Amino acid sequence: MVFPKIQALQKEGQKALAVLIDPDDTDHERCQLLAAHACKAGAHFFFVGGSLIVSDRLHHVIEWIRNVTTHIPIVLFPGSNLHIDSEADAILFLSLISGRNPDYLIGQHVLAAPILKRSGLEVISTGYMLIDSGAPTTVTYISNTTPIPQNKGDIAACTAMAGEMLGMRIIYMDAGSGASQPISPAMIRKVRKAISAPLIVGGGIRSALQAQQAWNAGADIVVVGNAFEENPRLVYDMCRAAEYASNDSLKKH
Ligand code: 1GP
Repeated sequence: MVFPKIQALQKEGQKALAVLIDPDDTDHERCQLLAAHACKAGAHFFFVGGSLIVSDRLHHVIEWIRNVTTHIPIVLFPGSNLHIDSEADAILFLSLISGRNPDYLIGQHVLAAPILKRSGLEVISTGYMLIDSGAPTTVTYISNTTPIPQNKGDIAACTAMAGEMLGMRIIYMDAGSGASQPISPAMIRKVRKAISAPLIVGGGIRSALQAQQAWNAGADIVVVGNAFEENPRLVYDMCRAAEYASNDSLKKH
């Protein structure tokens, strides 16, 4: 089960890395190469998905990863109710709580519910918050929502609190794939203080230093996609940074 693993990591102060693979931005060879490096480096999760999937590779990507490793959980990170595949281990059932578009708050979920029920997938209810990164991203366009401004930490904190109070088990703060700036450590810190649920942070993280800053500010899981597409070997630096951040977090406890 994936959620108990996330909870256990959080409890132990172990910082985790999720490698995001967008089916549209990979192929068989590149996917297996990244999966092999991620496995060797000690990455904790694969997230598979994207706001818009044009190709028919969702299922293939899961198979390609499974051919390389069966140890690292594969978690769907869906952009819509069409992005469901029962071969994954779990799905982040994202409700876009930073936005006010009912379709992404509950509409897609109603359509997905019976399919998920039949699939046997582990469903992890997740409060998904988009944070403004300065430029429009695919996800803000597709979801037709306004992201939370970077300097409005209180809005982010209250939104995360509300999500947790509504029973969401994870909060995911995302600057959007390929964001020019990652979410600031100050904003991550604000949200971290406001909730006790596991916190995922992603979007625009391109270096081990940026990942470490996010972990040190309170992220439990850092998600990286684009940077690994460009340089799969970066996963080794990021995994080392996760270990450093875990050690820092253990010292603080
Ligand atoms: C996007 O959080 C993810 O939803 C990862 O973003 O591709 O910019 O790393 P990047």
